[in-house]
Amino acid sequence: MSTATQPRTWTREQVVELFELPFNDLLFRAINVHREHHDPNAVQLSTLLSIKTGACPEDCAYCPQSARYKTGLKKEKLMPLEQIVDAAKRAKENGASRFCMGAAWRSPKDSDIEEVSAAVRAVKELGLETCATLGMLKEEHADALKDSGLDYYNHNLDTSPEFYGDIISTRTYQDRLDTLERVRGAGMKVCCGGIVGMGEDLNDRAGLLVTLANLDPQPESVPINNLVKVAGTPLESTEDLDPFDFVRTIAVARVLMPKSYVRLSAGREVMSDELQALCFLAGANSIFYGDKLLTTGNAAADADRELFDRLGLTPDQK
Ligand code: SAM
Ligand code: DTB
Ligand code: SF4
Repeated sequence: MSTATQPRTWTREQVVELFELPFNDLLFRAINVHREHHDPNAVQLSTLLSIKTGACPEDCAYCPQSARYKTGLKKEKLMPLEQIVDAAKRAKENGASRFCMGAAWRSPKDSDIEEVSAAVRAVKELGLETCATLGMLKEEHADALKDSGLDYYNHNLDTSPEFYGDIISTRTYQDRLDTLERVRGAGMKVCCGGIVGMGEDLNDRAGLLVTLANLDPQPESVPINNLVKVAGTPLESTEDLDPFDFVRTIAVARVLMPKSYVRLSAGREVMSDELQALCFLAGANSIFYGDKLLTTGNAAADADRELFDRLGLTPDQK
């Protein structure tokens, strides 16, 4: 069964303790949990497509698509169905099992939901799992997306409740939790994670993961993004996170959410092969695959295939 169950409730203190374990002890725990629940050599591949780019009214400090920051991004209207389907076909040919459509909206309009639903139907017909990330959802929008065949909805908590206000002012943490509840209510699987390397501290990383782990049921998919620093955004000059703290975040996510797919998400383009290998060892078992994320670059698909060969990893078809 792919649906994660609720194994236990975690406290922030327990999660901080996990983060503070010696690196090798934490990895040992994470590796054991990973092997108990997953094939340690299989990695799920999701391909992203930005179906509506830029001009977003929100003020997320990390985001190149916010209309408030001068990032030089060319804004684009909702992509025609045919172009979305072409991109999905290419993703499937390249070996992805899931296709994730992202839109720079605060929340979609009725007409947006109609168009996206048609795209979801068409992508699903190709035999791909479908995922969308469109901002905050109303109940009827969540229901409509579910009816169109949407398997996953991505909506991130991004960081801890306390640090959140430093990053976004145009929607609350509770708004995000409410959307996640509507996604669940409609019967879709939840893809929910966050971003590290935004200047938060260990306590914030613990706060993000404990909130995710105590969702009931836990999210099936947990993207852990390392901030992609985009010129023009308020976070463009944020200090780099120690790469070992990134690995620790993956390992703690794996321990807290044993059955979830933990995705090594944004930020791979600037990670070494060795760092990525450590992330897979620590329990990451999903990646964004394809040369582009939404608007920024991703690790090249060729390089990923080579890395998988060198590590004996295989794409997971689930
Ligand atoms: N507009 C919708 C929303 O915010 O819900 C959907 C698209 S939004 C780009 C999806 C997620 O991408 C954000 O929640 C954030 O976690 C991630 N993201 C955006 N910009 C990023 C960056 N520069 N580095 C890492 N992750 C980023
Ligand atoms: C997620 O957690 N990360 C993805 C996806 N969900 C939508 C997006 C990463 C975006 C990175 C910046 C960009 O390419 O615009
Ligand atoms: Fe808009 Fe989403 Fe970017 Fe926030 S993360 S500015 S809501 S596109």
